[in-house]
This record gives sequence, C-alpha cells and structure tokens, in this order.
Amino acid sequence: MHATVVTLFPGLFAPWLTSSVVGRAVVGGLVTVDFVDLRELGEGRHRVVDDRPFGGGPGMVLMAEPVVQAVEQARGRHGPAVRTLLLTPQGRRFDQRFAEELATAPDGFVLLAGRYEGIDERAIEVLQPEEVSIGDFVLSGGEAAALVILDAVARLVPGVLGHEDSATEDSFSGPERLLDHPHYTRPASWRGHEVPPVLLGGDHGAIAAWRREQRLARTRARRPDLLEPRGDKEGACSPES
Ligand code: 9D3
Repeated sequence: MHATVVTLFPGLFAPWLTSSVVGRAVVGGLVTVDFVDLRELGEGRHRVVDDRPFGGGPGMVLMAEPVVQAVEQARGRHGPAVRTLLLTPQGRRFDQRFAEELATAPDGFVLLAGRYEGIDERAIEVLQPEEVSIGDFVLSGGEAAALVILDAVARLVPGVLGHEDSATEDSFSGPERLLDHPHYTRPASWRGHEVPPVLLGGDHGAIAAWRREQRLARTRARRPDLLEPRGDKEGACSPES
C-alpha cells in the first residue's frame, strides 16, 4: 500500500506512523505513507496558500494553484491508476467497502486534507478527486480524517495484522456485515458477574451458535440499518434519513 498525503500539517502524522500496529507496518515497509507539504508550494516569500473568500464570509479558502501543484506532485509518485481522495464534509461517506477498495488499489492513493473553510472549487474541477467524508460531524480539518482512512486501509494489507484472520472476522467485513459478539476473559466470576456458561463448556459448535445469535441480536438492537437489503446500507434511499 502506498499513500501520499497532501497537507499543511505533515507533522501531525509522525507519532501515528512510528507506533501502533499500523505504524509497525509502515516501519516494516509493507505500508508506505509519504507527504507533500502544501506550504512548500505556496506563493511568494511567505508561501501563501490561502486567501479570503470572494463574495465575503468567514474564514479563508485554500488557493487553487498550490493545491493543484501539490496534488500533481503527489500523483507523480504513483502509477497511472492512482486514486485521488479529497477529504471534505461534502463527500461520499467512507465505509469498510471503500477501505477494501483502497487496500487493493494497484497504484495507491493520494489523500488531500483540506483546512480552513475549504478549497477553491476550480481546483476540484481540475483535479476531479473522489470527495470523501468520514461521518456527519465537524472536524477542524482533513488530517484527522486522513488518519482514520490510513488506519482502516493499512490494517487490511496482508501481513499488517499479527493475527492474519483478525481482519476478515471484523464487523462490516465479509459477506455478512454484523456487529461483534461480546468477549470475556478470566476470571470466570468477577464482582458477581459471570461469564456465559456456554463459553466455558468447550462445545465449539454451541459457542459458534451462541456468538452468531449474539451478533444478530446486537445488530438488530443497535444497528438495524445493517440488516436491510444491500445497496440501501447508507440510508441514502430511505425517506427518514
Ligand atoms: C465550520 C465550517 N463549516 C461551515 C458550514 C464547513 C466546514 C469546513 C471545513 C466544516 C468542516 C471543515 C473541516 N472538515 C474536514 O476537512 C473534513 C471532515 C469533517 O469535518 N467531517 C467528516 N469528514 C471530514 S473529511 C474532511
């Protein structure tokens, strides 16, 4: 996996890239994350990258020229099938299926993290990025969203997780997208709370059946939307969403 992040704040990524499961994969070379510092493509001696919005209003807007130059520089480090993602609250919702697509993208991907009020729309017209949001809440910039995407994608790269089939047993992966069942470890009795006896009996068929029941019951109770027919999972077609 090769990702290039275009950002004004490459320093925000460093601790994550050298620690954690995913960080070890970066260090080990299975995952490569590099950066284009948008500031270095800014205008003039002060490397200006933003200006006030035409038409007025609060905040600043990233200028088209430095953004397009930075993304072109980033794309130049990848093959012709590189995907370009613009992180924006206006984007398509990121999900596990999207993560799976990116994990197998043959020429990797570029993540463009915005700041301020947004990016000059003409940069978006020229770059034709895939616009992606990580959810309906307000972040202060695209960097936290870029980290979320890098983490979700990197752990799908074969060899990144210690335990190889951890990723395929995840909620939301595989043909059945269900929430997880509850987990227990020792002691079997703790502060008067008991571990469900089936888990202590050693009957692996009964354990599998119990876990599957738990997964279904939890999904029905907490995320009934996941049990609806495929293609309507995002809720985009349902009137109440
Ligand atoms: C307070 C400013 N908002 C006015 C309506 C617009 C706005 C601009 C920029 C809101 C957030 C941001 C910064 N967010 C991102 O760059 C971002 C984001 C997010 O905020 N939520 C979910 N996914 C993403 S991906 C990038």
